[in-house]
Amino acid sequence: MGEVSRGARALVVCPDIRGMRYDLDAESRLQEAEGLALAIGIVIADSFVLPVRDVKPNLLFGAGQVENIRITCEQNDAELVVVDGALSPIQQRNLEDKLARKVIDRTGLILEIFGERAATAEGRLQVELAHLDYQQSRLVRSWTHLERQRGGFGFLGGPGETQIEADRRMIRQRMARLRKELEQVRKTRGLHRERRERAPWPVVALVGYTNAGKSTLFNRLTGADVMAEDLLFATLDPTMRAISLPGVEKAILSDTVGFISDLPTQLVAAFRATLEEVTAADLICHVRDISNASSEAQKLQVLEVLGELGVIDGEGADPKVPILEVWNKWDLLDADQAEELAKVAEDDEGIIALSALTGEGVDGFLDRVGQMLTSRATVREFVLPSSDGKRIAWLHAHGDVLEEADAGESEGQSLRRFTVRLNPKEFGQFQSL
Ligand SMILES: Nc1nc2c(ncn2[C@@H]2O[C@H](COP(=O)(O)OP(=O)(O)OP(=O)(O)O)[C@@H](O)[C@H]2O)c(=O)[nH]1
Ligand SMILES: [Mg+2]
Repeated sequence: MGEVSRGARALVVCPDIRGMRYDLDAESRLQEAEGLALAIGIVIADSFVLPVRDVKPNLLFGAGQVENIRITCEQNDAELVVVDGALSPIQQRNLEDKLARKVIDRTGLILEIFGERAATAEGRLQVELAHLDYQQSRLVRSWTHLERQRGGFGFLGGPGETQIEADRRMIRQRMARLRKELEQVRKTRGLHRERRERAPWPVVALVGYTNAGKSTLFNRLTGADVMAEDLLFATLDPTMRAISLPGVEKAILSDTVGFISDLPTQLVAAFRATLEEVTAADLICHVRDISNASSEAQKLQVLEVLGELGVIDGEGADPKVPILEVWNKWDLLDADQAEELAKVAEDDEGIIALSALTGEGVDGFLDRVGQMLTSRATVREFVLPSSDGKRIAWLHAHGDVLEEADAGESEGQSLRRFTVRLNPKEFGQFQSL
């Protein structure tokens, strides 16, 4: 890891390949690519979209375009070229040869960011695993890199098959070791989660596209000081804090890693486990930057990932976990936009508009979350021995006790009947007392 150094001057090139289906238009993609580069401290010397009519299998761009990139690099003193797309190992090597500079593609860039941000043991292991997986596919070119790491054997000459084989074996062994370590870490986390599941607090997960404002909202609601910045992938490891809500004494709010279009497959797999926590939530708040021109495309990306996680079954089907859409950055809308969108939001129970930055709308959001967590409550009856102080106290503390009456006697014990409103989660908790 760490192939890109902070402060490196780079050219950001966004290929626009004819006939390719993109989720975002070229300009938005270029903007996002710049955001990714900035997130790792790269200095953008210049950036542009480059239309590609026919993909050259060994170079991606046409020869003339490559020469133009080289000249632009020289003129701008750029030592690195970021290509916002997937490069095959061959394309990457040939481009590096022709440009006489380091070339990094979108996957490589995202891996770098994740490598820098991962803070927990699990996050670091996941990223290293993803990185090795990526490197493994790229051995044609990266043998020198590994050679240098191992130190000193380079003078024996070119890599040759055996060298690549040896490198492959080394990577495979390292990956196997990492997988074992990960399994261990996850086992421990599994225990934690189990413990939390038994804890009588509902979990609310904030999910959404990167930079949508999840951490800003999290900080506002919890008074925590999670890193919230105008940076893509500011958050990598999930964070949790307790909050209180109208009608819900205590809930756990969880901030999660942001999504992005074309997340490298290696990372989707790597972060699946972390995001699986989301599927165990009682409510998902899908935080959207409603002021962003690509907001709709970003929403579809997020829904796609939620689909992959199994939260959403298919179009039209009810999600396994209820989802509340949070239209954030309301303060950035102009009056016309705000008026138009307000109409849509007001008519839809599943949407709430707010500004995490100014706090406008946050109280309404809390009300809605409280409602959603308690809405599916139903009235149930329990008959308990009057000596069962623990469970009786629990019902009074957590449920809405509508009626309490004498219920006769059984085996010398006096019984009481309770008519209580409980939501399914509370009912489950009561059962397991
Ligand atoms: N104007 C405005 N800016 C906001 C609002 N909410 C968040 N921001 C800004 O948007 C940027 C991103 O916010 P974060 O909270 O870090 O976003 P995130 O969703 O946690 O991003 P990742 O962790 O990268 O996925 C920051 O510069 C925030 O100050 C808002 O309601 N209004
Ligand atoms: Mg964040």
